[in-house]
Amino acid sequence: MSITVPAPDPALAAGLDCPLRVLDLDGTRLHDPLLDAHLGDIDESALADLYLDMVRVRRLDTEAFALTRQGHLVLWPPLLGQEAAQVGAARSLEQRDWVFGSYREHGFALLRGADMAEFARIWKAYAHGGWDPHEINMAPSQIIIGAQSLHGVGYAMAAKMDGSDEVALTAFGDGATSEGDVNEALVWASAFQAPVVFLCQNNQYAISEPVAVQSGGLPLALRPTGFGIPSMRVDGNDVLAMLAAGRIAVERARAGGGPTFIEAVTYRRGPHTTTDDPKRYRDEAEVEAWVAKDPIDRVERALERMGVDMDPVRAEAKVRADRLAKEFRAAAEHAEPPAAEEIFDNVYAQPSRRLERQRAEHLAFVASLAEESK
Ligand SMILES: Cc1ncc(C[n+]2csc(CCOP(=O)(O)OP(=O)(O)O)c2C)c(N)n1
Ligand SMILES: [Mg+2]
Repeated sequence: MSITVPAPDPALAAGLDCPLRVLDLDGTRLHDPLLDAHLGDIDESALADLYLDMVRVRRLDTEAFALTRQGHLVLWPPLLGQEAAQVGAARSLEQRDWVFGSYREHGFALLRGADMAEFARIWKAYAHGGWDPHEINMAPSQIIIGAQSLHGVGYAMAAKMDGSDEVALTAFGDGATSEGDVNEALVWASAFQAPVVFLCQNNQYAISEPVAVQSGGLPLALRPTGFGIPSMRVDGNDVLAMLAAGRIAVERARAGGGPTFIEAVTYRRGPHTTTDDPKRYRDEAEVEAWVAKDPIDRVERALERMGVDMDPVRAEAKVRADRLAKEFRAAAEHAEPPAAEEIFDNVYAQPSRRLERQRAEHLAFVASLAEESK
């Protein structure tokens, strides 16, 4: 038997030399033949909507960070700097599509419509999953690095078998690409041409580990090409480039064209979580260089260049962000802890005898404590 080895497809990876970008740092609209074809409908008002989304996402993030410092939440993994990567990709999906993300996907959660009270309970350690995944078509936050890529591919394979045209997007970090799970997910997605979008937010660090250590200095967007998966390396701080790349990937998946990998080149400006001190492993100058590439400022400049009067847009953004922050703060401050025995409720769909026994033992133990303190 002879095996035909296909010639390498030059279209398999785009943006390897320089990440794809359509909004320059000063807001100038650049032209990219690949991305432009998917941005025909983006006028001033559509761009302003993306701006409003990003401002709300940032406000949720900064409010939650402050709430953690004030003792109302117990932990927060900030996304400061990654707003465009999440908003652009989230807005390329339909609501019937599914998202499988990590613990840093607050932008996706907000835009998919997660209940903010439930969301606050997660980060107060009062709830395991928080929102109802089936209400917003987004799986609970995943802490096991990369595991959600397998869940996303599994969902996509099932959707294909069911003859549905739903697409699954799985979001993970640069560090996750070193995990077996992500590599296995790439194999399965390629072998079964699953309708899945792999979104790698390369925020330059896996906790304190810089990406170059894990990538050998090569673009992460090269990796999926070894699995036969087309790939795009995109400026992750350019919301329009992210929207266009997302649309390309989603349309390909929906039309039966299989998986696509997007590397969003971005930067985590905050600490890994509120328990991390990034000053121990990186220079302030590096952070400052990325502040100059701020995804929200860039869109403000673009709108100004288009002749939009930004005063009312900024005012509207403030109203919406304030409303969200107030709602989230109230939820975080007033969340009530669950009864301790609720921990047994959601382990399995059906209760088991062993779990029932553990619950009874636990309740007896709690009752004995009350007895002792009398
Ligand atoms: C399987 C597994 N290994 C290790 C960890 C500990 N851990 C938590 S976050 C993290 C770094 C992840 O980095 P990256 O994938 O780049 O995502 P980011 O946090 O930057 O968004 C690690 C190693 C974990 N949660 N799961
Ligand atoms: Mg990372």
